[in-house]
Parts: sequence; C-alpha cells; structure tokens
Amino acid sequence: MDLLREIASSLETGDDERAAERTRAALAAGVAPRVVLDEGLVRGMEAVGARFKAHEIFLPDVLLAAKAMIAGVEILKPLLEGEGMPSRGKVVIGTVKGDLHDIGKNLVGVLLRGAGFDVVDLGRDVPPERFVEAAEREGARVIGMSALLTTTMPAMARVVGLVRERGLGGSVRTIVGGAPVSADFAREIGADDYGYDAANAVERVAALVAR
Ligand code: B1M
Repeated sequence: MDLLREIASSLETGDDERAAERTRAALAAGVAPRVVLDEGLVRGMEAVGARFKAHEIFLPDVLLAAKAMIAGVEILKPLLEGEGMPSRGKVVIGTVKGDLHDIGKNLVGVLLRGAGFDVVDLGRDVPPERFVEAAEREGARVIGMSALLTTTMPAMARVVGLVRERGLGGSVRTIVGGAPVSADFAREIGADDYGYDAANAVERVAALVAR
C-alpha cells in the first residue's frame, strides 16, 4: 500500500513530520496500527540499517531516521497499549550497559503493556546490578534485556549470572533480544528465553510467567 511505503520512505529521508503525518493518514484510512508499525516504520528502519551498513548513509542520517521512527511510534503507542486490563505480572526491561539503542526495546515495552503486563522500563545503558535490583524491588517475574551491539551482548550474561548469584533463578526469569542476539546465544549464557521480535517477546514472556 502506498501509505506504508510513504511512511518507510519518510524514515529514509529522516523527515519526522512526514512520518507522523503519514502514520496518522494510514490510521485514518483504516490500516491496523500493527500493520503501520511492521510494514511502515520497521520496514523503513530496516532499509536505513542496510544503507548504513553499506556506507551509503552516515550516523546523522540514522539519528534522523530514529527521530522519524519515534514520531510514528508515539502516535501508535496509545493504540497498541491496552487500557484497563488486569496486570499479568511485572516485567523489568532495559537496554544493556554500553548500548544506547532503545527503539526496539521501547517497542517490546509498548506491546507488553498492550498485552496486559506491567512494565518497568529502566531505559538504556543499564548496568547489570540495576536490572537485578529493580526486579527484586518491584517483585518482577521477568527481566527483559535488549542489545543491538555485538560488544554489549556479554552484559546480558552478567545479568543472568547475577540473578543466579542472588538466588532469584526460581522467581525471576530472563529473556534476551535485539538484532545480533540469537536463540543459541540465549542458551549459551543460560537465559531462560529469547524473543526474535517484539511480538514474539510478548509470547515468550507470557509463556515464562505461565511456567
Ligand atoms: Co546503531 N548500530 N550504532 N545507532 N543502529 C546498528 C545496531 C548496526 C547494526 C548498524 C550497522 O552497522 N548496520 C551497528 C552494530 C554493529 C554490531 O555491533 N554488529 C551499529 C553501530 C555500529 C552503532 C554505533 C557504534 C555507530 C558509531 O557510533 N560509529 C553507535 C553505538 C552507540 C551505542 O549504543 N553505544 C550507534 C548509534 C546509533 C544511533 C544512536 C544513531 C541510533 C539509535 C537510536 C535509538 O535507538 N534511540 C542507531 C540506529 C537507529 C541503528 C540501526 C540503523 C537501527 C536500529 C533500530 O532501531 N532498528 C541499526 C541497524 C539495524 O539494526 N538494522 C544500528 C529498529 C528496531 C525496531 O529494531 O532494535 O532490532 P531492533 O528491535 C527489534 C528486534 O531486534 C527485537 O524486537 C524489535 C522489534 O521487532 N528486539 C527484542 C529488540 N530488543 C528485544 C528484546 C527482547 C526481544 C526482542 O526481549 C527482551
């Protein structure tokens, strides 16, 4: 559909006003919020990532694309987050230490809230101890970690280790995700689960709290 292509292209041109305007137009035309997200905004960001990798565009372009993506997500947020549902449990989320990428983590948070979970978002560049302390303080059932850099993935293993050291393994589950993260990596570090995208993260968290 043209509107979805226009949303994606507004990320590629780093035009946040157009991203917001085309997102509103797609919703007004009856396109479902999840379709606008997956086939408009996420697709646009994938194209930006590929061009950045190929050195066709530079970091400032990526920043502008991120700003445009956030403009669209802000409009979709209230539609993706359910209202007035009883809580299915508390989940602490954050992007691990050294990592400033938070768009995917924010999407995971939006969809978790939409599915009825109580979300405590610690933000980005979160030290391992803060994940574990927050989970203890908040009585969270799950810690969800995001990493977008291969260099920050080891911080996930430190969180999993801390959960064990503090004897929380029985009550607090861990789930990891982010572009460079895989199910194999999750197994290697002893995390309880892995989510390949935000929607899958919600399914996996639901399975973890049901265990
Ligand atoms: Co950066 N960056 N970046 N960047 N950036 C990547 C990740 C990179 C792959 C680009 C590339 O080279 N192709 C590359 C990493 C290479 C590597 O480690 N192998 C890279 C680099 C190198 C860097 C810098 C080092 C660049 C520099 O300074 N020279 C720097 C690092 C800063 C730091 O973190 N310390 C940097 C900076 C930035 C910006 C600040 C400009 C910006 C981030 C803005 C922000 O997040 N607020 C940025 C962006 C936007 C990207 C790309 C282009 C897009 C990331 C994104 O938001 N995607 C990215 C290229 C790429 O990934 N294709 C890239 C959209 C988002 C919806 O997807 O985050 O993958 P994603 O989340 C998905 C899934 O992964 C999953 O669900 C989400 C939705 O379905 N998911 C989970 C995520 N978390 C999950 C948690 C779960 C489950 C699923 O369970 C808890």
